[in-house]
Amino acid sequence: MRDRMAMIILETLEEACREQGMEMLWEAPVVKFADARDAGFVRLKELVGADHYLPRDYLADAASVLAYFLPFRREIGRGNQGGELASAAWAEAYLVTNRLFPLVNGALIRAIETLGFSACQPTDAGMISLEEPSSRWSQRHVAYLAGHGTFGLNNMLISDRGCMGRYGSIVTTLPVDPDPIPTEERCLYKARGICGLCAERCVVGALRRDGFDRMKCLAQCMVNDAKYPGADVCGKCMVELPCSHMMK
Ligand code: B12
Repeated sequence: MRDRMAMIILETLEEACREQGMEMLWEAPVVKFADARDAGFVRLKELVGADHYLPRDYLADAASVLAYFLPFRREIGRGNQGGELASAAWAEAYLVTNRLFPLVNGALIRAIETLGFSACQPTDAGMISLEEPSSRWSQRHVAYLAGHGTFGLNNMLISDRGCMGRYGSIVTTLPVDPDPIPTEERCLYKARGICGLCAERCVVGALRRDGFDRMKCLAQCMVNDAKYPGADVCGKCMVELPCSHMMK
């Protein structure tokens, strides 16, 4: 099931790139499942925000949440290393991936409906506001509950393929055994107190070993947004690091 869904994601991305004359920006996707009734989803109301959605808010008889990771090609990260501002390719990868999420989710939903079950794309999952840089459907925390990986010092979820990429998800009535949540820390700083490169790479000191200032980070992302309209990105804290690319 996971491989089949991963193939559908890859084929959808390849077809979109062919049709739009774009090059593929992603490595092979990773698909994992969470149990939609996992108490962890209720806990997200504490960890993320009191109005964080539960899977059943989207689908009354939700049984599982399919969470997927789209790893970016290494050269996109290499090109974004160094310098104050994000690279044009990094901003483009963000914009293109966000534009293709509905296409990918649509293909997954149709495939699940063909199997006789239903599925939907979580709505109202974007950034709440510039004053409240959080969400009501945190793709990382949902992916964490689906067993994708562990959080780095850089707040990124480190998947089997590393953290350099983007997460998406759909809620389904598909009865699938959930993937186990990894217990071994994948962040070298959290595991062994070494590395911490992400904090050194942060160009505005928003990310430090002793904490994260999300408003300072947001401000730098908006500096890039001014240069690349619609791309509130930076990414210096997730490229060309030991956690950027992994092969678990
Ligand atoms: C709001 C937002 C922002 C804000 C706030 C970032 C933040 N860390 O919350 C700003 C504008 C600053 C931002 C910046 C960036 N973002 Co942003 N952002 C989002 C958005 C829309 C919502 C995030 C959210 O809900 N945060 C809620 C708070 C609570 O999260 P948090 O504080 O990090 O959570 C911590 C605690 O929960 C803590 N924790 C404490 N106790 C416990 C206990 C348990 C059990 C657990 C699980 C966790 C936990 O661990 C978490 C990590 O430290 C998501 C998309 C989505 N809908 O999910 C993308 C998202 C998080 N962003 C992403 C990215 C890539 C970035 C940037 C690199 C910019 C870029 N694209 O170039 C930077 C990196 C900033 C950073 N180092 O944190 C990706 C992350 C992918 C990944 N590999 O993990 C996401 C998931 C988008 C996507 N669809 O892939 N972003």
